Amino acid sequence: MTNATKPIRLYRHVLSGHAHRVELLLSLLGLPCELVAVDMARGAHKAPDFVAKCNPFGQVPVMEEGEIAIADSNAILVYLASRYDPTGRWLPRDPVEAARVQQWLSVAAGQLAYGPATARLAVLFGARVDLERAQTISRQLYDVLNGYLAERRFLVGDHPTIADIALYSYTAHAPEGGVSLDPHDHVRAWIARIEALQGFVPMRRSNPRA
Ligand SMILES: N[C@@H](CCC(=O)N[C@@H](CS)C(=O)NCC(=O)O)C(=O)O
Repeated sequence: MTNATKPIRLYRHVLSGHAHRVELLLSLLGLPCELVAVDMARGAHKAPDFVAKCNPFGQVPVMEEGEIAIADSNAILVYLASRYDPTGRWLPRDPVEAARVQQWLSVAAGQLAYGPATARLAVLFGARVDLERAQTISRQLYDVLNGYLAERRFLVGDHPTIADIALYSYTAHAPEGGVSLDPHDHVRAWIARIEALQGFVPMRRSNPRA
């Protein structure tokens, strides 16, 4: 791996799956970083200086490396893999494999965000969203994913890519939004494969009833 020349700073919230996917890739790549807690309860993510970090929607995570600031978890995954993985394993350069990775990044920004991530927001944080709809989207997503993973170890090719990292955090924590993974044995086996990777770091578990 190429060593980072400037310190990497990750602005995050400890319960954000979007932020966790970045923290996870940093750890898998062996890149040290400074984790900066963003006080979302006090609206720090909407503060002008935070929005000014190329972060027009005022969201976490944001990554900073010297003069470079990148918002959006999937964009950060692309940056880190392109910059720090010279082998191209995490973000393949082959056009077909690169397209397949992008296909799953779109799922992470689509069904995963509107399904399990939204359900978790409702259950854990009391967000006023349509929980039933989010849980339905989640079940549809995991029915598809379970079938897809029945014949594969990872989402693209035979080794993990940023596609797996983008899908992992909210999937592993889907039960926190009342989405059971019990019927999806291939999804659970895939989660276990990610968690067995050298350098894996977990996201803090939350108990909705605590
Ligand atoms: N597309 C963004 C979504 C990030 C996101 O939704 N972050 C949430 C926390 S998990 C957030 O900042 N919510 C506050 C808001 O949207 O105002 C990404 O992938 O990073």
